[in-house]
Amino acid sequence: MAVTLQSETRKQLLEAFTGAGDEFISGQKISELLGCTRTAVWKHIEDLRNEGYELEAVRRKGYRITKKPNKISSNEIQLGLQTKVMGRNVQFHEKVTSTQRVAHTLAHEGVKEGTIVLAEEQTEGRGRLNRSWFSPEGTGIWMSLIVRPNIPPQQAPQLTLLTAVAVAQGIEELTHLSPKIKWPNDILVNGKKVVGVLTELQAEPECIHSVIIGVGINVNQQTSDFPEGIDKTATSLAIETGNKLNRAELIQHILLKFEKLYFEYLKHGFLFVKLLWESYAVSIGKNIVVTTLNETKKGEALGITDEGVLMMKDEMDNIHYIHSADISIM
Ligand code: BT5
Repeated sequence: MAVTLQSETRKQLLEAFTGAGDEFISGQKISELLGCTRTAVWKHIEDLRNEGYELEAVRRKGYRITKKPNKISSNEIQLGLQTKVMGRNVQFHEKVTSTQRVAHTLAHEGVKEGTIVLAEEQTEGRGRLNRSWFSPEGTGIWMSLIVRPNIPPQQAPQLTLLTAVAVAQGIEELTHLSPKIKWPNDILVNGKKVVGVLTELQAEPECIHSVIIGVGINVNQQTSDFPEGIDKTATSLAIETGNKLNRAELIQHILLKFEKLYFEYLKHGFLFVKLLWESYAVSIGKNIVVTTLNETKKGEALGITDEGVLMMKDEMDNIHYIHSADISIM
């Protein structure tokens, strides 16, 4: 109970500071707002400082926040979040094996649509086909989003493409980089991977219970942070822009983009997502190598079907429909 009260007070205080912008708020006003003594206000301010907030205190004026910590805690996500559903429920962890794993359990327990699981660090972050996803502490966005769309399970891969568009739009809005999407789930900046998307289902043959969309974004890593094996192929937004980014702000932008696209998609279908996706696609019209579990094929990437399946034309002019694979561009 004490913990709930404490975090509610913290939220009120942060909301007041956010609402005030650059203006000072007097200690008197804060104590009225929170219904506590001036000594308790001072204690709350100290707690904020300990969490990494920088506050300026001026006699007879009061306090204002001059710098927020680069944290992705629940409060940081919720303050200023403009969505109705996505990210309205945040489960934040300092360290987990994989946010996907936590989200699967929550989805199974029936949490609200739009719930997100976030972690500062994953010890067993995963990609497709049980490949591992490098998720060091404090520098990236490791997030799993739970949705419950009323669509047939075969259409779920469309959500991977929709998510990639939402993430690309969010990055574009905040950084002025030009992210590109490599089918099906990579976002590249200047040819290197900055984002991976992993879509997993809890479903029966005819019906989806939940879709768990995992998004991994390299945000503030430096080149030397990447381990051997991905150091030549991976990059981060900080490397590409030359600036550190506020991860909570990026998450808010992505959730808003996702929410808009997702509800449009449920109403009107995949076509408009397909057009948007194509505008970011890096492989269309290029010669590619497609690697599936059993074989490797070469050909020209023609585009995606209305269902999100990749079409490739081989040297004999045969068209192949690729549902799941890795591709590389020649
Ligand atoms: C992906 O798989 O790209 C999907 C990654 C999804 C990660 C998120 S983080 C939150 C959520 N929780 C999880 O446990 N997972 C999701 P795939 O296309 O299979 O790519 C995996 C390959 O990308 C690896 O085999 C490496 O070569 C490379 N890789 C690993 N970590 C990377 C990183 N941080 N940045 C760039 N490339 C990486």
